[in-house]
Amino acid sequence: MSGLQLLGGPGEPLVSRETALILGGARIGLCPDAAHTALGAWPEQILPARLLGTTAASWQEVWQCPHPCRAGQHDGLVWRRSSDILYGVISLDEAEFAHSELPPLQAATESAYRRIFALLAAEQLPELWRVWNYFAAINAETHGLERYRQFNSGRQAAFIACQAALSGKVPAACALGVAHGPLSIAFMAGKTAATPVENPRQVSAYFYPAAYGPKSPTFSRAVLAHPPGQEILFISGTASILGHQTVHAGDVAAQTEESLNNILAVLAEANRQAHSTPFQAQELCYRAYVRHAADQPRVARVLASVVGAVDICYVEADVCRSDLLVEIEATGIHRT
Ligand code: 3EB
Repeated sequence: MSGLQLLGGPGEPLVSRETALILGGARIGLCPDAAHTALGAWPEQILPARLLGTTAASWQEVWQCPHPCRAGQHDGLVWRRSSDILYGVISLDEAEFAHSELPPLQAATESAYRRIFALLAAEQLPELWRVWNYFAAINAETHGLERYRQFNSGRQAAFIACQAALSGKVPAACALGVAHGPLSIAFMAGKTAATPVENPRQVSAYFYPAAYGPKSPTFSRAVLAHPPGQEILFISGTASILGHQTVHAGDVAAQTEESLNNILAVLAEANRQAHSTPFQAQELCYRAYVRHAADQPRVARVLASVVGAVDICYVEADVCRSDLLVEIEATGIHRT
């Protein structure tokens, strides 16, 4: 009996699958049909961003479970769970927070994370493993603060309010800017705590100095999560950062190499703590976010030379520091 599986690729939506077995997923692309999710379908994070390096208009990713899922919808959240794993998506329109005394993105972010923690408590699956965060204009400054930093303030406030740890046991994550659309947050959670993994080449993001914003980002470099009989490695969005500083500003090939060196370092750390056989770079599923579409071939050349001919999803997106040109994340699943 196989456990949770991550399926994905470019092209047509997976309409013919046994939809009861789909926990949730994501659809990436600028095609018009990605703008809505069919009623009754699984929770699907819509990422309104251009796919790069392919002629396909969209890319679909789904998490498939061995057992039928139970679905729920509450307070703007759409979710499914299968035994001890829950996947959900929340999207919030910042305009709804226009009258908050906080910057609307900060208020929306805090509200979204509070709702996520409330759902996880209610469902008794309190351990947040992995979060995917997307919103518009990530590098724009409003209310005297870059929007990514506003997002960090809202996220941290919700973690504090919900008595979640701010360091150590925090989820893997990514946070990217897309051209338009609401704040969209997808998440996976479970019953058992994930093992956090840090990168010895980088300062932990939750200990970044205040120069990067009044509140630190709340994420781990990776986590190892353990659904029954399996081990999932979630490597967070990884960029060209050494210590806490951006390196190779303006050089996308060098930034890609450095990001991969960081991924390999996180992989080695994860393998020290893994319960299964070692994870190999060549077996992971990758998503690469590229700030300038024209840079995609250069990113692909470097990536292919390190990880081989695996299917990689390239997405046009803005990275959270304006000097970062690329960010790469990866996921792998083993039996234990
Ligand atoms: C970095 O290492 C690059 O704020 O959730 C990567 C992964 C990054 C997650 C987040 C940010 C986040 O700081 C940016």
